[in-house]
Amino acid sequence: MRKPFSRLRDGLAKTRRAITEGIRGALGRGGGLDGAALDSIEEILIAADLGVETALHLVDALRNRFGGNGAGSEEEVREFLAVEIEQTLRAAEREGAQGEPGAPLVVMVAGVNGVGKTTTIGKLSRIHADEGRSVILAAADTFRAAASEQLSIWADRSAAQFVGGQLGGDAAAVAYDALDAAIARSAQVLLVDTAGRLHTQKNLMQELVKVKRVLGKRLASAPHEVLLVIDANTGQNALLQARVFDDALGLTGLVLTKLDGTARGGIVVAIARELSIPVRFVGVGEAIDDIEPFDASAFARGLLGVPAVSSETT
Ligand SMILES: Nc1nc2c(ncn2[C@@H]2O[C@H](COP(=O)(O)OP(=O)(O)O)[C@@H](O)[C@H]2O)c(=O)[nH]1
Ligand SMILES: [Mg+2]
Repeated sequence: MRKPFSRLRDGLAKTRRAITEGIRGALGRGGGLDGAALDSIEEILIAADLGVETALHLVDALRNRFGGNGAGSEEEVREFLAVEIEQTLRAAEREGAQGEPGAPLVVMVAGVNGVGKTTTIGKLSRIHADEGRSVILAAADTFRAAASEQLSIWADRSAAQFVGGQLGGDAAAVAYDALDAAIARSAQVLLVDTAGRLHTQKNLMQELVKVKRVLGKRLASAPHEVLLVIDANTGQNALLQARVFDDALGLTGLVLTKLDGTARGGIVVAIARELSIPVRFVGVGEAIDDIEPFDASAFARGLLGVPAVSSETT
């Protein structure tokens, strides 16, 4: 059995190593947490993609807490930063959507090409199935030939039903038909996969807006969630992606994929701070169970390599 959050901790390994080794180096020059050490910590945080604004804020907070005169051990600095980062992440948190009683929960998934939308839908489908819900996957990515087939494979793996359309066909029509089917079959969850050409291409955004609107025509409260999938390796461009998609679609949450294999997992903190959009899940590999619900405390502590606090029962 997998331990809760151990996958997250594994996924953060590279980012954690970069940050903790950097802090050790900064403090190991003999001056403790002096001005030079603070400068170097700022650089380390920026390199881990927490963003310039966040890095400046954190270093100011460190200076205020420890006085900038050399005080502050490595453990104290790590613990302090973990608590600060957790607060930043918590400030962006929001309740997940519940959907409407007696109707399917409709989740639309967007993002640029290759970030992991289809894979994430497969993983989410499995989570819902494991919790006993009936799921339908909608292949509203009609742009790429392989997209529909790829999603139908994930449907098989996660014991979900599948609704697809014609290659090059109307994505919104697929979404509408899928929601119609979900209502007719009393499915509990509908996950809608979408295309991901460049977000700067206006017609993609128009297509996505139409998908969203058409879902609302079939079920007024739908979609209940609009998730943007972001590749953790994207760097600061992820902020731009999030802004563009949020402006067009009104995002309810983010999924950060490929956290395994990146040393730049700090992008989550930058997005939470600058956009106030909550992270819902993180992807930590290519397999069906390589996903974790996002936990601000576990993430912040995993990032700084401080022991996790045992989670309260909620
Ligand atoms: N290492 C890793 N690979 C991932 C993760 N999520 C997706 N991928 C891979 O990223 C590639 C693109 O994924 P796909 O779901 O097709 O992206 P889409 O174009 O957004 O639908 C595939 O090779 C996936 O296996 C993740 O969390 N970790
Ligand atoms: Mg896809």
